[in-house]
Parts: sequence; structure tokens; C-alpha cells
Amino acid sequence: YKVHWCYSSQDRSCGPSTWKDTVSTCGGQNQSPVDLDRQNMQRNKSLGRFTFRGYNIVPPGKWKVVNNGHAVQVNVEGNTIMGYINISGAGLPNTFRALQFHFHWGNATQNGSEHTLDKEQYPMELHIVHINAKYNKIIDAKKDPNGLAVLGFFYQNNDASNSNYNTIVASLKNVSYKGDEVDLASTFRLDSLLPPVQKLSRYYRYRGSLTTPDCKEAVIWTVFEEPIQISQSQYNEFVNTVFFSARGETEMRMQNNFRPPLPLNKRKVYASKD
Ligand code: B30
Ligand code: ZN
Repeated sequence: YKVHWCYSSQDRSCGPSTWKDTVSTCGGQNQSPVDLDRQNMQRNKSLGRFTFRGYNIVPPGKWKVVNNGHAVQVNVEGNTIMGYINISGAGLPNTFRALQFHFHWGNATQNGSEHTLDKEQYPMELHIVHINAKYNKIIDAKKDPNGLAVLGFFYQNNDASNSNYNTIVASLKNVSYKGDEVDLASTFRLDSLLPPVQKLSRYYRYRGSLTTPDCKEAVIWTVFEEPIQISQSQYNEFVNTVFFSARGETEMRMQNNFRPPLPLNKRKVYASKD
């Protein structure tokens, strides 16, 4: 039995506001994304810098780009157990191994980030999903409020193209349809997608959920202040090249694949040390 859910851009009758009707956890009090309100945050001295391990290596496993029908996702094969790509520090309770990264975006006229910063929505958002190193299976991690750590990065569109995105952008035409998969160039390194590491000391931290059903409240969220710069035309490749639909189905462009912000309720958002 597969729960049917979608984004409002596909069909209003299965969009984010309806998810809680079929998946009760999506109606919880600790849901993601949220608006990050800088007037209503607490600075936390224990939120120091991240240690990024393996972000700068060419891993032994393959990078698999997948159209999963709701996003374009890149899986790091073999890293769940091997864990050569991982993060620690920054107030995290353990080491967390990278599993996959994926993107949420808008369309030509609508921004598509999931988190907002002082109510501002950015064009696109990157999520790098990590699992607590004490687990090997995501199903076990999803039962633990410290089970997953997701790093979120905003994008800003400008005139200059970001050549570090050429590989990913070029792969999009090979994953146009739901279920399509392709290997990324073997030389790909995760840090090539991010702002320089010196610019990653400012971030926001809170406890939340997966932003898609089953919306499990198992995520330590970090959203970085420094946006990633790409060009408008690189952004347009995401907007125009990929479909929600499988090959042969009525073509529906993958656009606006974001969940709007949910109330913070009793939670607090913390700002990093500097
Ligand atoms: S997010 O970063 O909060 N957007 C999952 C991980 C991170 C986020 C959302 C979901 C996740 O692991 N979901 C369970 C696995 N998925 C398959 C998948 O790999 O992509 C099951 C599903 O939803 O049907 Cu999507
Ligand atoms: Zn996501």
C-alpha cells in the first residue's frame, strides 16, 4: 500500500495541506519547514563549526542521480555503512553519515525554498540528508528525534553561472522522468556544491521533521545563512527539464516541489555562535 501524496502544483487534492488526512504524523507539532525569524532566535555558544569529513574526496561508491517523482535526488552509494562522508561538531550529538542530497525549487515566477528567512522565500533549497552513525537503516533512525541531521542551503540566482554545478545540471536531462537514474561523473565532490567552508559558521538550528510524508519528527535541522550562487539559466534547467510524471504518462513538469512553512509551536530556533 503506497500513500498518495503530491505538491499543490500537481493536484490540489493531494497537496501539502491534505497530507495530515492520510498520514497523521504530518499533522504533528514539530513539523518542517518553518520560517526562520531572526528577531525570535537565541544565540547558542555551543553551536560552533561543523567538521565535514569526506566532503572533499571522490568517494569509492557511485553517485546515483534519481528522479524519485517528487525531487531530483543524488544517492551516495555504500555510505550508510562505510560512512566516509560524514559530519560532526556544531552541537550535534554524534557523527552523522551522508545518505543523499536533493533539491526543492519553484518555477519561473514562484520561489521554491522550503524554509524561509524572515519570511523571505529563496528560489531553491538543497538538503543534504545524514543518518546518525549508530543506525544503519533509515527506518530505525526515523524513530529517534536525533536520528537524522539535514543540512539546508538556500540558493540565489544571478548572472554568473557556477561551473561547479555543470555536472549536476547536465545530468538533469537524463533523469527527466520519474524512475530515471544515471551515474554522476565519478570525479564529483560534495563540497563543490557548497559555499566556501569559511562562510559556513553562521547557521540556524531547530528540531523538526522530514518535509515529505511520512513527515517523521526525527530531524536535527541546520539551515545555513550563506546562500549558494547559481545563474538564472542553471536554475531554469531544474524548472524546465524534469517531470513529476513517468515516461509515457501525461507530462507534468516538476515545479514548486516544496512544502510551505509550518508553525514553530513550542520549539525554539537557535543561531550559531558567530
Ligand atoms: S527532507 O530533507 O526533509 N526533504 C526523506 C529524507 C529527507 C527529506 C524527506 C524525506 C526520506 O528519506 N524519505 C523516505 C524515503 N523516500 C524515498 C526517497 O528516497 O525519497 C520515501 C518516499 O518519499 O516515498 Cu521520497
Ligand atoms: Zn528536502
